[in-house]
Amino acid sequence: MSIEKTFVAIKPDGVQRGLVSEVISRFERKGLKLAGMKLMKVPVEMAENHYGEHKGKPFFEGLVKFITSGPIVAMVWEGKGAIATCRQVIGATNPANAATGSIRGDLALDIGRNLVHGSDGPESAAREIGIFFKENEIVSSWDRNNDCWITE
Ligand code: IDP
Ligand code: MG
Repeated sequence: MSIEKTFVAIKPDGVQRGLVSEVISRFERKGLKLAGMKLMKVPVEMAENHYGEHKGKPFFEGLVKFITSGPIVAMVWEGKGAIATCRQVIGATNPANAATGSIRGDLALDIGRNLVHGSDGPESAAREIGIFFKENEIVSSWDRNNDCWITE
């Protein structure tokens, strides 16, 4: 499995509920490496672009309104198989179906307030990182002194 980067965002509900540190710690403790992070308000056009695949669906307008309603924490996480691993740490889209132990399974109730976004594949990861981060805002593969205790 190769080293990947993935885009993760703590949505406005996570920031409003004071769950920023709780969410970040779950990715840190898993062994993933932080490669980018910023608090930001998402402009409407950026939200529509980010969620472009859902345009035309009944929840699209509400989703854009929600994601632009307050600050988010945009992040890039790096690691072996990071894309699928972050999706596992986050849990199923509907918190009602999300496994206990996942962020959505432990901390959320409603599909429209599911706390965290994570890219669903290599193409979307590259696309979404490009939407939210400039190249010079990403710190790739920095040396971490416990790397040898996390990957062989
Ligand atoms: P994902 O976030 O797990 O990748 P997607 O299917 O890509 O899930 O949907 C994007 C986001 O749109 C979800 O995280 C959720 O916030 C919202 N969403 C998806 N389906 C519904 C729905 O049926 N009602 C309300 N919101 C939804
Ligand atoms: Mg998705």
